[in-house]
Amino acid sequence: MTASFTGGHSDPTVQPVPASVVRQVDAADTTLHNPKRAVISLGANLGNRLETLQGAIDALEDTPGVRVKAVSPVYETEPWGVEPGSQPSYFNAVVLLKTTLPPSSLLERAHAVEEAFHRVRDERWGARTLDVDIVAYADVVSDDPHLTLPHPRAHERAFVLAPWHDLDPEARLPGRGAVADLLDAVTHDGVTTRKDLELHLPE
Ligand code: A4P
Ligand code: MG
Repeated sequence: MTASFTGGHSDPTVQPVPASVVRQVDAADTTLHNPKRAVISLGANLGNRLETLQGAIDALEDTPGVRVKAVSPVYETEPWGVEPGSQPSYFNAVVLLKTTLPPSSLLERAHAVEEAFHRVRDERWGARTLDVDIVAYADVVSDDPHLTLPHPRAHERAFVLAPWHDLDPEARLPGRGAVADLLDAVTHDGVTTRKDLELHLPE
């Protein structure tokens, strides 16, 4: 009896669920299960940097349980933490998400998106096609090295703080204070807005 109730794969009356319905269910998921705000930093200094950043934004939006709510201007930035002149400049941007994924799943997805853009990890702070970092997730504070929240270096990086401030001048970095104040305290050397370039929200 149970088998005839659920149909089963051989039942000719059972039709596959159309893709459009699946998308609606995903959208409903996002709105129904108390979505949290997350701040993501994107960086690229190899390959077609603008295309890669846009591809990463679209891939994040394609994730069930993730909606991209805002996309910052593009910044061109000198590589931080390495010998000057040893790497190409970065394009950096920040995106604001609403997500029903827990932080660990969001990090897994961030790594999958990096891999889709052929990210290679051979040295720390090495040049990369794409870096997807979680800057902040709701008010979560954690010193777990696998996922430190907020991102342990976000508060000292103009290439994270400036685009985040553009999107949300009132933003606060959990445990660190107002993004506007943090931005005032850091050097802006080598961090320039590329007003001629634009990233956009996914269609
Ligand atoms: N991890 C811990 N917390 C987080 C978090 N909040 N978000 C772990 C993302 N990952 C987090 O990262 C190493 C490990 O950090 C991951 O396995 C994850 O579990 P990675 O992406 O593999 O390597 P990485 O990015 O080289 O190391 P790291 O220390 O995360 O580097 P940063 O601090 O992200 O710096 N200069 C400019 N101008 N623009 C940049 O975007 N980025 C970097 C990378 C250096 N210089 C830069 C830029
Ligand atoms: Mg990273």
